[in-house]
Amino acid sequence: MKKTILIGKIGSGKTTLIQRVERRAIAEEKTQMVVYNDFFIDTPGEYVEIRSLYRVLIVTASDADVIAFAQSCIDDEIRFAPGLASVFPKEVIGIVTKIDAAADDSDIIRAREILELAGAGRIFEVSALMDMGVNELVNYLNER
Ligand SMILES: Nc1nc2c(ncn2[C@@H]2O[C@H](COP(=O)(O)OP(=O)(O)OP(=O)(O)O)[C@@H](O)[C@H]2O)c(=O)[nH]1
Ligand SMILES: [Mg+2]
Repeated sequence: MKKTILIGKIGSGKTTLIQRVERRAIAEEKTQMVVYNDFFIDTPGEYVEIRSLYRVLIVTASDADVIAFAQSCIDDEIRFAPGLASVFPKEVIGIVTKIDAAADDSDIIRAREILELAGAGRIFEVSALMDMGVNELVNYLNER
């Protein structure tokens, strides 16, 4: 599996998704710094919420094969700069998270639009908590 860096707001579900994919116990755990896992680089949400920390993301992303932007479908706030994907000279994918909690399809459509605005290419829809859509994402990351 190619190394993937997860980027997204505080609480967007990055760490939980990694726990699911890496078959670890699902436990709440605020990410305080960049964490290198087997297949993922986990980043604190602050790194995308605070523009002056973008450069940390850009440097850290050089260790990854794929950049993944995570957007929760139950959060309508946009913290990705428009076209952010273009600063990474690599493939950028989007991950809509927490689809188990969507009130209806419009929640998921809005999250997809936020990811598209940020410049993400292929977009996946997952629930780490309910293990929905995770296999599809993993298969894709294994394919490459
Ligand atoms: N309903 C639902 N909640 C989820 C899901 N994934 C994560 N959460 C919850 O969302 C909260 C934040 O999840 P985290 O995985 O810690 O979020 P994060 O993106 O790593 O946050 P930072 O480390 O602060 O950047 C936790 O309370 C999780 O239980 C999901 O698939 N569905
Ligand atoms: Mg985290």
